[in-house]
Amino acid sequence: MPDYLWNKIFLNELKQKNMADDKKKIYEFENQEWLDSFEYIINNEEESRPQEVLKLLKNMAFERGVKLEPTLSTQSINTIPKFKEVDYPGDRKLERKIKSLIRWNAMAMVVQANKKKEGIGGHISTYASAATLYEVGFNHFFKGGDGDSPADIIYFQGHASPGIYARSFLEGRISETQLENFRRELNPKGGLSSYPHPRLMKKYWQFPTVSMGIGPITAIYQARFNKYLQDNGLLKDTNQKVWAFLGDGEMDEPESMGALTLASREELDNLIFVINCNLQRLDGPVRGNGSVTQELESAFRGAGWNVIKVNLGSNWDPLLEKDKKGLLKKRLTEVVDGQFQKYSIEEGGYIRKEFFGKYKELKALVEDLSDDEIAKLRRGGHDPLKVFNAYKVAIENKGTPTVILAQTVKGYGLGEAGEGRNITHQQKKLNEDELRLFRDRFNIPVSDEDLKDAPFYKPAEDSEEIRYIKERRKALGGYLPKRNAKTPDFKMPDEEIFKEFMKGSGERDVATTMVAVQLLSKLLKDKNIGDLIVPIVPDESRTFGMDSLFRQVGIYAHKGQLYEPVDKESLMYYKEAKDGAILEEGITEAGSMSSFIAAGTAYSTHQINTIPFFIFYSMFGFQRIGDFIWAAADVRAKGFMLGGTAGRTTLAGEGLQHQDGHSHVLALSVPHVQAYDPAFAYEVAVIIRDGMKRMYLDGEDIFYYITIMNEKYPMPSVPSQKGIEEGIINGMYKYKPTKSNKHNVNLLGSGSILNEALKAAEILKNDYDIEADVWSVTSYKKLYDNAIETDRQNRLKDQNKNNYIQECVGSKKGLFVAASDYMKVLPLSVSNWFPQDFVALGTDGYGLSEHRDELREYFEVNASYIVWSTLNGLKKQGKINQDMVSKAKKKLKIKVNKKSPADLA
Ligand SMILES: Cc1ncc(C[n+]2csc(CCOP(=O)(O)OP(=O)(O)O)c2C)c(N)n1
Ligand SMILES: [Mg+2]
Repeated sequence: MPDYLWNKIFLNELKQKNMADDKKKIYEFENQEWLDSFEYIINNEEESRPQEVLKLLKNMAFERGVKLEPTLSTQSINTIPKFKEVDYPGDRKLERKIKSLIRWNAMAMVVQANKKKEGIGGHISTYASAATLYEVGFNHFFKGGDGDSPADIIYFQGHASPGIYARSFLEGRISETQLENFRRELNPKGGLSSYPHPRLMKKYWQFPTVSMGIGPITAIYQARFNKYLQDNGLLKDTNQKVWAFLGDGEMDEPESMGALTLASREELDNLIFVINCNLQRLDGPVRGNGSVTQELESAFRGAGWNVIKVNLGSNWDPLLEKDKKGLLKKRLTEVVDGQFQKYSIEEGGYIRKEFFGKYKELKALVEDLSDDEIAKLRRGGHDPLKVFNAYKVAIENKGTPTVILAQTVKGYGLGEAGEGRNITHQQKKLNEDELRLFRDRFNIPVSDEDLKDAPFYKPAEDSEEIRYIKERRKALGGYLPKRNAKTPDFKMPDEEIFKEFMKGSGERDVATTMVAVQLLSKLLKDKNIGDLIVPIVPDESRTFGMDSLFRQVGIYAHKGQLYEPVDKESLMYYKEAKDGAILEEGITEAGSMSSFIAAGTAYSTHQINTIPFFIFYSMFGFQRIGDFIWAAADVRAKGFMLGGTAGRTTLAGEGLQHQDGHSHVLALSVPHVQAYDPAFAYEVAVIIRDGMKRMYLDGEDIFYYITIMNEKYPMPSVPSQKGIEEGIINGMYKYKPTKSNKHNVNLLGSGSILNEALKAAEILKNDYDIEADVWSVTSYKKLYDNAIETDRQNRLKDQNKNNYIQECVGSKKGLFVAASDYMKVLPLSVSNWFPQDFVALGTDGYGLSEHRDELREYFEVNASYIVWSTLNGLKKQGKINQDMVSKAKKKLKIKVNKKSPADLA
């Protein structure tokens, strides 16, 4: 009979003997009895049994109304117990030597850079704390992609870049000159960018990470997109992992934690977060009065992740083993991070007194340890064995994503210069004494004389260190980071698809949103590219009339459809499918944009030309997720962003929050965005066809922003004049020329406001006998980009070439009245290049809830105001008389004392 059964009998005896008043004793006995019986199960029964029993108890407690403490966090010790660890497979001594050299060179890069140029910046302490986390990965886990299996996808923590460069230096991929020119990218001999920027180092960095929060969420969606590709038969399942190295402070960003449940819901076991919990951010502790690892453990576990805490290094193991009463675990769990940080800078005596001294028996536990040994009790993230075991469990885990919470010390190894100090994040300079300490601590072979220059050190090519590095990387499939900058082959879609839109819609009223969705639907059926199109939408499919695509291509769901949808009988039912094409992301523009980035970079990451079409309310694009769009440009994403129901007066009724009159202004700020505001179906078709050609056939790393509207009107066929398509692409073309434009009057319209310009031209002709050419301006950004570059060339080369605007309108003076559904600054951004006079009409101010006609009157962008502005302009030029203007004012009902729409005070 097992002991615990004997105990049970004994316990009953105790109770029977009426010793109930000796409660403490009985409870102690009872507790032990429960523990013993549970231990018996753990030791003697199947692996699933302990879980089963706990579940039974939990259910019983729940049913009987017993209050349970939330149990999402465990004690502050390592998740993987010592007895479950495997041995370290590498050469620990050699790996430490290599790691030390990388630490040194990473530090030296920053120190040298700041010596040469005061204030050039850089970070030493982030990598100093993360070196082991990276080195264990580089030596044993990160797949390099040469050979059969693809490279792992790795998001390097931005501020750790010096360490990543320093490793590449030892690998022979980065020269000493480049290291010398860290943060000096314009140096003719070559330099290195501060952080991971594929836009700046396109063969090296894959993912931009330094805007905190972008790395974690884009990594999640990247892992999900990999599954999407697999489920859609576009990618083989090769056990390729997505690793994201993140800061504990970085987890404060809402984007960092905002998509955690998506990762577990989608069972992303290809995803591993490694959070470097050095307990500090920029100003000081991340959670001085709490515990960041405990907090993150609860949050991640609550979100369904596999959580592995790596708090303690191996030299804690004997203490934990001796800790029969659990006092050490208790103490480790109760100490707050601010205090832990203090231990990282204090001597052993202080830790003995303050940490272990809290409980008498705990103090006794370290009696045999010297103060020095106590000070050297390591954090788990600095122990290769612990880190190796965590990574091993992570890559073998099935069904859930994994997060590794590794405790480290910020600025590890910097000593007084910044180890664990609050100033450490900003530390960029080390004096000679500090360099000496660093050198001695890590045994760097740099002489005393050279020390002050913080020289780089690289062992000879045939040294055991370099040979080891190379051998390990070779075994794992080559060097990282590495970005594949090649353009995969591409076949354009059937030309007939676009031709159809050139014909116009006849009498039928159509909105450009409908056009875009129709075009998308046809492209999805195309034999060349249909499988590559990825429609992405944040819960707005019905708004944009995309529900017709549900049935056609299905909504992607890894689990298929486990239920009978309520609308199964209808033609456009909500069809979820494992091989569905649509990414219906729910209400998350940040998540959708992350999917856009994953799909838009698959040409590089997987050599698959997926073409994302991300459709969203235009207000929630550049305004809400501007930094993601910036990241998309940095990462060289391709694809189409469609800003739906755009325009401050075109989107009726929706009011201040939805009516977008500035996304095109914001788009001006992102160099690689091709922003268009088309009015007609054929314009949309021409732009999208050209986009496919430029991005996927010609291999340009750009992406498109096209606003589409929900105002319906008959779509004309493409005009017969020559050069219309080039005009659309270049930003403007004469849509309606006149025979005799006596005063050289030109009306410029964009998007659905082009119709107002056309109406205005009619009124001018019929009521005032004034002819006006009407231009469709499809892209002010294109005009602006072209004009500033032409000016620049003219200035530099002392020449006088015309820009595209000048080619279109010549130099003849006249009148140009430009109206759009966006702020006046948009046309004004190019007004300089038009022969004067130039008048801009636009929608400055907030939107408000009204219908189109009233909104256009309110913002002064309707036909009446275009006519009025034209007459007013011509009068100023002396071309028409006051009488005509006065009559017009009455007829057009111009309110002279109208309040400015930009002023709602
Ligand atoms: C969105 C954003 N806000 C602010 C910063 C400035 N910043 C750079 S590093 C840093 C602290 C980072 O702390 P943590 O994430 O803990 O990284 P550690 O260096 O400690 O590993 C801050 C605030 C940034 N890069 N991105
Ligand atoms: Mg930190």
